Amino acid sequence: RLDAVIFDLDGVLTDTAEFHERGWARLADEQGWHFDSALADELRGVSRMDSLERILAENGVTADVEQKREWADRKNRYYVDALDELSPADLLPGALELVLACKDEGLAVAIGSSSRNAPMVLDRLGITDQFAAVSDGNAVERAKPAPDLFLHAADQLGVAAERCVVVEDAASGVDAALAAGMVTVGVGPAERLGHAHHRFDTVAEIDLD
Ligand code: B16
Ligand code: MG
Repeated sequence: RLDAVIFDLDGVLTDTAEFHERGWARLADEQGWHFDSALADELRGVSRMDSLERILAENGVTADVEQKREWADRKNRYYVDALDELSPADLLPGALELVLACKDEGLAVAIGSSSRNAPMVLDRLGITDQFAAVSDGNAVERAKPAPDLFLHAADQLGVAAERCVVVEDAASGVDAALAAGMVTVGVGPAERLGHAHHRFDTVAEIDLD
């Protein structure tokens, strides 16, 4: 018997992945770095700094901490500016319905997102009040694939890890949930999420049973 559902945010409830990709692409363009959609896909669920490190490694660029901070801040400004466009209309089809169905079943619901901007995204989507707990990039030190984010969410809900199910679109997110000892539901292609316990192509197709 499961007691709680922890939802990833970007890529599960809304598709801000596109905004992240545009932010990194603009920074890369300004710096003369290579960046493409395949690399953007690998950055799903990966924290801001870890994402920058991967882009730098891909381009053979080294820099000091201060310079890296400036690049990460600049990408974040582009991302936050893009969030101005976000509204409840940007909830993915079936996403809110699934959250409500879980609550109807008596399951506790929480957010487990790597993003430090999660509170703003939830606010723009108009769904902040739906969740009993929000565990995001501000709450823990170690990002996905470490289990910390999801364990922190379970802790806030007062539910044991093995009684939680995590819904994730990122390979690193499924890794994190498995490391936490939780049941995993992947949303997206088998090539990316083949290691999840259950997998659906889209959130709308998730069958609560
Ligand atoms: P920020 P999730 C993740 O959110 C995104 O998928 C990932 O692309 C992003 O780099 C990360 O959040 C950090 O976001 O720069 O806003 O702190 O999928 O875990 O909800
Ligand atoms: Mg995600």
